[in-house]
Amino acid sequence: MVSNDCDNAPTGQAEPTAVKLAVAGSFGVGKTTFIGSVSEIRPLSTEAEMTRASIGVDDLSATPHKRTTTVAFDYGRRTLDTDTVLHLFGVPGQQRFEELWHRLFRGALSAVVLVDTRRFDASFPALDRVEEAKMPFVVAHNVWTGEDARHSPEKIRQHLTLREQVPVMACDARQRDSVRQVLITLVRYAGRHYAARGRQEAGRA
Ligand SMILES: Nc1nc2c(ncn2[C@@H]2O[C@H](COP(=O)(O)OP(=O)(O)OP(=O)(O)O)[C@@H](O)[C@H]2O)c(=O)[nH]1
Ligand SMILES: [Mg+2]
Repeated sequence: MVSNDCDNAPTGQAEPTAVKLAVAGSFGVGKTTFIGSVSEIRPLSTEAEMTRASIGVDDLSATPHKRTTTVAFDYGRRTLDTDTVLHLFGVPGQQRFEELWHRLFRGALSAVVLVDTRRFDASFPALDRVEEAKMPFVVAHNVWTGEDARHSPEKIRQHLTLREQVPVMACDARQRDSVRQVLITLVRYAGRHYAARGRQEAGRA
């Protein structure tokens, strides 16, 4: 059972269960920030300076001060509860790296899709790829501006045409506690998802 406390390092003799999770979302939505906020180790990041070549290609309208972008992946680790260690893999946001997403999704139990409510359309490629990977996922929408308060989870669900059971929640990727709540929701949701699937399969056997 997952508790609300993620700060307990493993203490028992048994090896903790390792769980791979993917952090997806459009360019500049906060994936690297999300992993950096919660990782208990110094996150591995593959940031590169953005050059003039990105002008007109990458949409910087929502993040005009952004200077770097992820060119391979982010990796961070977080101990959740006493017996579960989350390995977080953040995908690169630029569309030209999409091929890498399939590799990063391989073996992932579930995913967080970060969504910027100022740019809903930009979220569809990430949502499509995660759905294709047949992973349970949660949607975490940013709280960058007061404007975001206008978007109820129900409105976000409608905008993104999400199924009713997909959890939708607000997240400030800079805040460890906020990110931690998203991860707890994700692991619980994934647990329910796989348990229901297991019961269905057992019923068919
Ligand atoms: N206000 C606010 N700023 C955020 C939030 N998340 C990220 N930022 C800022 O947005 C900028 C972009 O964040 P990144 O974490 O680099 O975004 P990314 O999704 O990893 O970007 P790519 O890898 O280039 O796709 C940074 O300057 C962050 O500080 C948030 O929840 N609130
Ligand atoms: Mg990044």
